Amino acid sequence: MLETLSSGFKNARERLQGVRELTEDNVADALKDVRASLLEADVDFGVVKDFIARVKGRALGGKVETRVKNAQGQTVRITPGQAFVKVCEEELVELMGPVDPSLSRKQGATSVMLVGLQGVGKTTVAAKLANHLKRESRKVLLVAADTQRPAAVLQLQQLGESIDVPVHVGGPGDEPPAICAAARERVQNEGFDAVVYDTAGRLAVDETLMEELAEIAARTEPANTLLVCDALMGRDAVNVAGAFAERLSLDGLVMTKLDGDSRGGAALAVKAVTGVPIKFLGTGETVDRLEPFRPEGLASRILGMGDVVGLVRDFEQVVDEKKAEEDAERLLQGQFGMDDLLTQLRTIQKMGPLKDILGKLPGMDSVADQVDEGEIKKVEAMIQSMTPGERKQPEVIDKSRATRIAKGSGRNAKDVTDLVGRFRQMREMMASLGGGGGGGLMSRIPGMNRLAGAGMPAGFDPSEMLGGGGDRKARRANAARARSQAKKKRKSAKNARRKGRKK
Ligand SMILES: Nc1nc2c(ncn2[C@@H]2O[C@H](COP(=O)(O)OP(=O)(O)OP(=O)(O)O)[C@@H](O)[C@H]2O)c(=O)[nH]1
Ligand SMILES: [Mg+2]
Repeated sequence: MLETLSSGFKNARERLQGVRELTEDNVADALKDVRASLLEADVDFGVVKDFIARVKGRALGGKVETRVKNAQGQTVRITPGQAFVKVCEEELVELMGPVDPSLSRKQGATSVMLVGLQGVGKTTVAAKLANHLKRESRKVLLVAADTQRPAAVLQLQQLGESIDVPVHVGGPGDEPPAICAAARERVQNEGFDAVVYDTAGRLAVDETLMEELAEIAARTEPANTLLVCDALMGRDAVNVAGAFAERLSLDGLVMTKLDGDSRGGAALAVKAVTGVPIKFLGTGETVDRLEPFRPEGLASRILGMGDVVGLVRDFEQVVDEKKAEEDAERLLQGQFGMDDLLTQLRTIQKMGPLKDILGKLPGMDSVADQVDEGEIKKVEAMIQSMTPGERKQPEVIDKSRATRIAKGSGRNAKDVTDLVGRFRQMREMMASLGGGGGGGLMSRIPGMNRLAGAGMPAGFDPSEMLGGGGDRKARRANAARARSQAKKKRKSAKNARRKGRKK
């Protein structure tokens, strides 16, 4: 997702690494990379030109802040390269924002009418929004107002069933405006407080489509009219948004299929060109893949700094905080069983595909492409084949037990002993990290302290999270250093235990 955009900023950042000041020359070089990737990602030409000019003006304007306050309120110096990234970040946010992703209410109900061309994801978004509203304990009605495509009604009914939301359908021969008007009455009579109208799409913006939509809008008076565009439309999204905005009063845009397209440049330009803000992003086919749009989050993802705020929000949705703290406490005391591991794995899975989660972590986007979702399933199956006693104390798993577990989970015995080995290593490491008193685990992970503050500190350099400069070599060296330190720690923990036994 958005790889094309990210690559330009990444190159720019690497170019500026180590420079002592921002000059005409090095800024021009860096901006060349940025410009090329913006254009390749299908960002509108005029928007690119403006953006580059603004960043250039600020980067060379002599006003670049090289002293910024970090999350702890201390003033720290940042490098010219970091200052450049900070200017880019602020300008990206400016370009896409400000955004209010909340949906308005009218006459007591949150009503949403979805419009857009064929196949962009309207029906999917209708279900996603209904699901989103339902999670906020709202009583939602979905309305099938697409009589164009024979299977459209059935599609919405199936989606509605999967999220347990009723779907209003018209009788034979009913026209979409009449169906929607009847649904509006039903909302009032039956005490619904949210309604989502799913309308038909056409291959191109045509007069019949526009008239039908205008009539539906007139008869339902939706509090929110949202245009759905997909990332694959590229620059066309901007033209389409313009055409719809001429006939309907659009409150916002939903950009779908950001997971399927590496360019996604329309997400950057559409607000600047049409004035219509993006309100939601669709990042997958399933009903839970909807994100309220935050320009800051997208900007940091584009700049390769991840989206920690978004990640925390995903996390909060699926995690019981008090339990998580208790778990962490036990984990750090080394009292951690296979059941806990299973719980953790399931929590992670609830947050969505592993690839997406890693993509939101600073500097992890390249790792995200390599993860094997199947691996989690295998581990789950093996843990499930263990007895409660084995889960609590995996040490008891000997060869014959491993063989039994392997049989039960369709793996081989070595997979099981490997898992147990890795698990014990992890537990030991956690115990040695947590045992030292003061601060605990989190404060010892480089950069975590700073992330714990209010959002990302200004001038935050994601490569610091990995312990060093942006280049791969340095990162590898750092990783090796970290591994050897961890090994030392494990060794000293082992020695300490041995001493303890001797006593
Ligand atoms: N990868 C991905 N696929 C999506 C997303 N949103 C929708 N889709 C897929 O896109 C296809 C079309 O989605 P629909 O919701 O039927 O689109 P529509 O706009 O209602 O289509 P019409 O009613 O025919 O105009 C389906 O296969 C969806 O699963 C998304 O965010 N990511
Ligand atoms: Mg549809």
